[in-house]
Amino acid sequence: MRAIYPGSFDPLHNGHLDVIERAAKVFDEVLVAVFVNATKRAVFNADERVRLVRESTRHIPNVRVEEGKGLLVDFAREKGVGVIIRGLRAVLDFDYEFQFALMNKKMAPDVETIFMLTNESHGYLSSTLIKELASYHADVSALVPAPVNQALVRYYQGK
Ligand code: COD
Repeated sequence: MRAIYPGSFDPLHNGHLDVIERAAKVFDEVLVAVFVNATKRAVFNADERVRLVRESTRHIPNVRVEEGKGLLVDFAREKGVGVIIRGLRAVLDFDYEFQFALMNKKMAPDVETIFMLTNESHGYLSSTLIKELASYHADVSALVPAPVNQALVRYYQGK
């Protein structure tokens, strides 16, 4: 069975990577889809985010990475994928994820959403906080894959 793991991944961090690694053990193939989330202002453009996710997941043979286009459920169907994976941190994520999953179910009853709980050591990670730390030139190398760390250092250099 194949699954899609959609997100903004601006940028990918170790919490995302942990979900991808665990999902890849459960599903035959995991398609990581990098979407432009219209409600978030991105630091990295879609091509850069796709490149960073690809480089960071090179060690997992059954993971594919693509830019997602349009509605998630349409994209999933177009790719022949019937399962959406979402990660859950604390209660904070729940309201949004609950609404998101129910709306997707309404749009596409044949597509299931499955939640994976964060690994307890990654529960505090968010792309927003990582960008904030990096903007102050803090060392975030323990929180993100190496290619992402390099991209953050480069982006905030001289800013
Ligand atoms: N540990 C585990 N999981 C985590 C962690 C962590 N530390 N941090 C984040 N996650 C999970 C998130 O909960 C989410 O499930 C996933 O990782 C990706 O997170 P983000 O923040 O990179 O991605 P989002 O939430 O911005 O992605 C939203 C989409 C881009 C998927 C969404 O906007 C979308 O589907 N857009 C396409 C248009 C569409 O279909 N819209 C209608 C929706 S009803």
